[in-house]
Amino acid sequence: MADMMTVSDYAQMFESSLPSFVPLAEHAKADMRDMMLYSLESGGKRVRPVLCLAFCELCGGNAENALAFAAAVEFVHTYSLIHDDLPCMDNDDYRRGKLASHKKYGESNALLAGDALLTHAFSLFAQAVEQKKVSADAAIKAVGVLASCAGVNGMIGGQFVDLAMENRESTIDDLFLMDRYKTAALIKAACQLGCIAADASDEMIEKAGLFAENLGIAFQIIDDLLDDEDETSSDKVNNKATYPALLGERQARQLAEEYTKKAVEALSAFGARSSFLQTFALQLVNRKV
Ligand code: GRG
Repeated sequence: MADMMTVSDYAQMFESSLPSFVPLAEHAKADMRDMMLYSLESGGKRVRPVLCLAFCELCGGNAENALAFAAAVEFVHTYSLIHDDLPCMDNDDYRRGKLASHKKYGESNALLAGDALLTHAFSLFAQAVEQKKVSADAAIKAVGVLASCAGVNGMIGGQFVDLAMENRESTIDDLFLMDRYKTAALIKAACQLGCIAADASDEMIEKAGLFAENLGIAFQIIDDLLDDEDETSSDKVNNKATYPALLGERQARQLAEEYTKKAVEALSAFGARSSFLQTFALQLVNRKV
């Protein structure tokens, strides 16, 4: 029934299942579950889980079976935001209008909350196999994809490139390179994990990756544009190169539209059933938050 689902249906489905994926802290001294939930449930848009669930259904699977994979990606995303806000990184006191994790729990605890999310993300694959949601083969494939998209040749690599670019003149190609890793890689993991949960063919997994690589760049351009409207943005304070800073607002928006178009084109391999994802991609380029 993929065609009947809306973004908020998928997001709601994810939201209701989320607490079940967060572990209890057995020692319960400082409640780590609360710390993890604080950042997991502080108003994220759930873009990655929605993509994961929608790709699962697009490939003929049952979205319920992809919930653990969607949670794993959202855990990694959430850890990255907690660490990104730390004083040694972007030094942001607020995230989504609420106190950043380190402002609420202290810097060392925020570091641990991020570590706990990252570590637990990978135990969710084993859990999904134990609960017979996916096959062991699918889980192994998914672990490989997420680890690679989150690591040296994925998000962490992108963050490293980002830091290396600070206080240097950057070109638009530098931004493309950085964002392919920093932002698009995790979006790619979300899309491909959805396909893997549905036992999709390698060809479909590849096409989902192509969609995500383009959507990810469009997503970051819009993120930069929205950030540009915010005078207190850490990008401004840290004097970072962004698409609007290099191209101007109008051209940056045009570029985001071009990348969205390329993403939508990659969906043609999936036929008419991809209309949900086509619409979602267009909504993301027009988003206001
Ligand atoms: C390991 C110390 C340490 C730091 C790592 C990996 C990392 C820091 C940061 C990741 C890079 C990062 C924050 C990329 C930005 C990607 C991006 C546009 C995030 C915002 O995504 P949304 O809009 O967020 O989906 P919401 O709030 O909706 O969940």
